[in-house]
Amino acid sequence: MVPGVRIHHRSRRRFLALAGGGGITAALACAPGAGRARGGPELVKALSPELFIRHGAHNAETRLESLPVGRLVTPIDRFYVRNHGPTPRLSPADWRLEIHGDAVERPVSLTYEELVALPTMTITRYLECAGNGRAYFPDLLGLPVDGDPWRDGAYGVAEWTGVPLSSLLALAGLRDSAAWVMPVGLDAEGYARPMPLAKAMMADTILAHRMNGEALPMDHGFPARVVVPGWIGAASVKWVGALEVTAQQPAVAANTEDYVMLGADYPGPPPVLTALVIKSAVCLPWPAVLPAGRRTIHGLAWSPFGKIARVDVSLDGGRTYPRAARLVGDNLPVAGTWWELDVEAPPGDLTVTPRAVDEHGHTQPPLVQQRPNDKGYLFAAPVPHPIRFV
Ligand SMILES: Nc1nc2c(c(=O)[nH]1)N[C@H]1C(S)=C(S)[C@@H](COP(=O)(O)O)O[C@H]1N2
Ligand SMILES: [Mo]
Repeated sequence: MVPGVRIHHRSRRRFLALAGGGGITAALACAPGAGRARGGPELVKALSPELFIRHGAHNAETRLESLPVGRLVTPIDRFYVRNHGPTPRLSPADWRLEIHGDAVERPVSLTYEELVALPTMTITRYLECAGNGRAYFPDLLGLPVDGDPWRDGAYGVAEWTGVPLSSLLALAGLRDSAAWVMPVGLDAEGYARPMPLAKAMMADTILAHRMNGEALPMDHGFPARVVVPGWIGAASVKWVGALEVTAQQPAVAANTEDYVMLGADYPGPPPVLTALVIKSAVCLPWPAVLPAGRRTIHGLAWSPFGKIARVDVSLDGGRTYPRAARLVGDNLPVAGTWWELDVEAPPGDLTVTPRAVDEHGHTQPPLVQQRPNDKGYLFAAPVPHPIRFV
């Protein structure tokens, strides 16, 4: 069995529960209107300042210090939101999934009931925005970059339940020419981003319609979103209305202007971003203030390639990493783990710098090796988290 993956077969009871009651009604209860009073007009869920740092009207990063220590799955009420525009309020009654394009045998159109009746699988996987850590380009390297100054909170782990993309594509039948699959969003922007067929066919690339056991929340892509594990969040298109299967790679904003590496370090054709990078974070406010004495520092670490093997910690700003943190709770591939470290801290300033290593030996590059790019994507270096002990 692959850790973090459960396969389900069609359960009539669950399908009826979804179609008849719980799932859809619960999701609709927070449809037009209901969410607006709490979350403002752009987003549906409440974004209390204790749980989130807002970046503009429709983006919010999780305050990692608000997460329950040791519980890897991020509660929905604190899962980060990254939208290119307002959350669309879609009704499952009108929704269709169109599977079409020049490389399918026969176009297919599915209703919501038809989608949720298909056999599902549940995967525990993280999503992270390509711009997570962008604030550290100016903060740690003095480099100005374009975009919202996320620290570490554009990261979240969920239990996603849905239908493998490979099963959906099989319904339409692939022609020999099929090479690209582009999920297309139904938001006003029509946000879309293609992936190579090989990534779409991977066992854990799914069209999710449930998150942490609930119908997918509006802000996270209701009725259905793609989850493309290990890849930048921008690949995991929300509010999916179509899967376009083509022989040629479609050119859209998300693979030409955004989510490509631009800047002096990338003189040729801009590399299109795919996989994320291994990261770690201290789950404390920035900067943190703690009582002096013996304290346990908690954090998270995650890798797009597998499980975390080790988290080493520096207390001298990243020169030496003499301390190994204890890993706490679930440690799941392409999801992450909690870690903790005891420190004996006198009054004064200290930085705690974690550095993750995964089961395949990937690790975080030293700050001096961090390559810059104009849009501040894929910050990878260990981050010295400032703590004042009083
Ligand atoms: N349709 C659509 N899908 C989208 C986006 C969007 O704006 N529209 N944002 C993308 C980006 S950049 C990220 S990081 C993730 C964020 O997913 P979340 O809001 O569920 O955390 O969704 C991706 N999918
Ligand atoms: Mo993103």
